[in-house]
Amino acid sequence: MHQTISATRRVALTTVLAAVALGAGGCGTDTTDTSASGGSGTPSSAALVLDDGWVKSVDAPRMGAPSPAGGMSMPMSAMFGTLRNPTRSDITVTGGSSPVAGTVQLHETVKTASGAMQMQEKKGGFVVPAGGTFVLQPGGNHVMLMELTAALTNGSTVPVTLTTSAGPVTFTVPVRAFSGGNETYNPSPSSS
Ligand SMILES: [Cu+2]
Repeated sequence: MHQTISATRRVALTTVLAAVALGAGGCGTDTTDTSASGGSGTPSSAALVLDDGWVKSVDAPRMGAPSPAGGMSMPMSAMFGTLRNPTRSDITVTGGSSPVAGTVQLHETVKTASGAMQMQEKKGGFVVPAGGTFVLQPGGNHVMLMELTAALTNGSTVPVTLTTSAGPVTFTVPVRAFSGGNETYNPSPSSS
């Protein structure tokens, strides 16, 4: 009699334990990740956005370096990143300016007949399609910062303003060290 009761209890207990174990391990996989942290901090008013923008750093020592006769020794840098147009109209970038550069130009990189990579002004500017992007990268299109007035230190930021068909847009762009993107630049024959 006593034995029967305790045996029944034991069975009941193991059943409960089994149920708990099942419940814990059973359907615990729906940990829905709702980390949809909103926007990338872009002001909604911006006609043009620069994603992952950066400017190539230029060391101070190079700035005062003596220029080889006739050579292009003016310190230069460039801005890269992805221009994004969230509007419903195409936006054309026609030029730019920056307090750290005497001249800002829109450049493309082309391959010369001899196979060398050379950069030149992009005729017609950069067209960022409505709802689309336009990539600026070393060896491709870029915003050239010429006649630098200051060293561009890795880790600092520089303001760059682009003149566009939707009005001027100013970006604060981080400066980053980068060893590539040293294509030669040939001023057009028309420039004295
Ligand atoms: Cu360039």
